[in-house]
Amino acid sequence: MDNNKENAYDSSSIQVLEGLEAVRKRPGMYIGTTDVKGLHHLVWEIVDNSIDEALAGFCKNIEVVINKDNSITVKDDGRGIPTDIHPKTKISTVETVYTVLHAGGKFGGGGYKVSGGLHGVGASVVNALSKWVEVKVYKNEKIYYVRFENGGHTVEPLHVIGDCSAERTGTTVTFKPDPEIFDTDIYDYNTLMVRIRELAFLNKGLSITLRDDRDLEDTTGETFLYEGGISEYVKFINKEKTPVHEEIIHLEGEEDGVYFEVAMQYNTSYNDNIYSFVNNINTHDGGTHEEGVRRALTRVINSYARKNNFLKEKDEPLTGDDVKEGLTMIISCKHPNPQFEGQTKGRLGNSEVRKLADNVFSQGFERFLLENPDSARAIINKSLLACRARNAAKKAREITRKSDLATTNFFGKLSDCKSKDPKVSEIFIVEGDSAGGSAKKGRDSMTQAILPLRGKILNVEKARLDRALSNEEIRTIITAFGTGIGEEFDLSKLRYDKIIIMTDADVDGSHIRVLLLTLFYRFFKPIVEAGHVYAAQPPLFRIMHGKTRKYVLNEEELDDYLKSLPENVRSRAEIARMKGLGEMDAEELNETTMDIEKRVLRKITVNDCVSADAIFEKLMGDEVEPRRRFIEENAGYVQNLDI
Ligand code: 1YM
Repeated sequence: MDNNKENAYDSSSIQVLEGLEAVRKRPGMYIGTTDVKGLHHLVWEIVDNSIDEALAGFCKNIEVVINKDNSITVKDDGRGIPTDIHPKTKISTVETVYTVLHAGGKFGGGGYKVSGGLHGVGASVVNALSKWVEVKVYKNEKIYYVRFENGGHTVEPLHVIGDCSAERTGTTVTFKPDPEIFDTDIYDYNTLMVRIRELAFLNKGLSITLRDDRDLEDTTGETFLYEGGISEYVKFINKEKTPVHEEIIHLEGEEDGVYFEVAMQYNTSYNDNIYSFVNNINTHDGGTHEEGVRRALTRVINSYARKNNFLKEKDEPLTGDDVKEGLTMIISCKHPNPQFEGQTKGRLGNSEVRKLADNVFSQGFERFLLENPDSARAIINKSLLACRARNAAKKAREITRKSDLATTNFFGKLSDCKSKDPKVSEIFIVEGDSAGGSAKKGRDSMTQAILPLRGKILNVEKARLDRALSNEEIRTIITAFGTGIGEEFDLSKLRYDKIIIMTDADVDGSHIRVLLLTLFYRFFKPIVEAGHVYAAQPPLFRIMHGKTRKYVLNEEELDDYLKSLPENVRSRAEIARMKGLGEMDAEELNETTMDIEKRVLRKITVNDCVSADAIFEKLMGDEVEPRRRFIEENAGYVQNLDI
């Protein structure tokens, strides 16, 4: 009898280790990547378990600590992972959760859970990819402890290490990612902070603290706790903006265990910030919850506008685009059985949610408009202006289409590449005519097109599409891209794989670069999202010795290079600071900045739309001083511009 038990234990423990070994062999299958993103992913797997416990109503406080050795501690005050012996594995449930792949889901117990992750499933993946893991469970007036090493081998099975009070319950997990698995082992405070703040906004009343013990001055950490939940998220996003109406509209409802809520406020800008979530996961491709709200928003605004004579009988209805101008909105749905669809699983598919979202939103919003006639008027007028601008832009586009090729000397400006294959083609947008001239001579004319900018481009943060279209430089860019703009934008028509901004490394250059990025971010966001936009990095120094010419990007590289030279060579090297692109001849420009083999490009990504938007606000808003300071501080490269 005993013997059999032992055999069963042995064979199941072998299976367990085989399971974890599979995770180590193909970590990408479980956490996506093993770069810095994957490293941070481990934290979310553990935090998700605490959040699940909070959603189940048992946990109020979560604490995340980056320890001195870049290990991570996550602590919660939930019920504590069960410590009893699991009937199937014959080991403690907590050890099972941490060593059996997919255990969390199976052992989750009766009833459904509204779960963001896979409820406990991630714990074993984190264990598999860690150098060591320690779990402490506070439960039944006892402190239990278990330790794993080298990818999930139990080195200390669960045992009691002390007593605690009856009130004290919870789980504390510390793990150290395995440096053999990950490209980097250094945690980024800001990355953790941004997501933790978001989780706190999305789960009202839940307190999450983040502390960095690598930083000697950080003794208390930052605590994120929002009693107002997503209303406070909207307020946060609109912080630097001018609201169109005072109150933040917050609506919620529940049906058959599906919980839905939305918070919104219009501001005077021309762009929208609409973010939707399901079980705390960002649904960047929308889905039924978003569709329900958008449909209801358009319908309710149109019906209010008609009833109250903002729209006359002959007027066309406002479109979805009109009613979302200047709208900041957070949509959050908690669903026991979400169906995520699409290639990146970023879309909610459950059809019943469309109706719930529509009902909750239309009833609540209609009531808001009736009870707040001043706010209602301001909102309707904002949409009406957007509608007029859209119609003006349509006319402007038609004129642009007819005239551009012939009258504005478009082909005189663009030196196009010979290839018509977008996959190999790239376009350099260059500051000024003289740099444009060198670039034209230094390019590979087969694949590289050059577009020199002569005038300043318009600051589109402060302009609607119709005004943007009146700017000649912007029209030229649109024509060159081939995608169209606004309602008719079509990414598949993009004529170049890479759009490379090539500006000087000075304040003027930074300014032009930011104006261009603003243009792309506002009107060509899918191009940025698809990773087509780059910043060229012209060198800052040229070092010559003997027949050797060496270019370096910054002072740090200059120091390193000089140190690498023998003393007698170093003393004779006559170092030149490169003043600007225009100063380089064609050959130099090609060698340092354009040649596909030698150049260094920086990819521009839309990493964190919320903070990117805040940066643009700072850069492009009405206040001059913060903008000037930011541009000067970042005059080097777009490095710190997290877009
Ligand atoms: C710092 C990480 O894992 N907290 C946590 C996890 C669980 C529970 C409580 C829990 C769940 C249940 C019952 C239940 C988990 N339990 C399991 C499993 N924090 C952290 N806090 N009692 C406690 O789901 O019924 C998986 S996760 F499977 F064992 F129940």
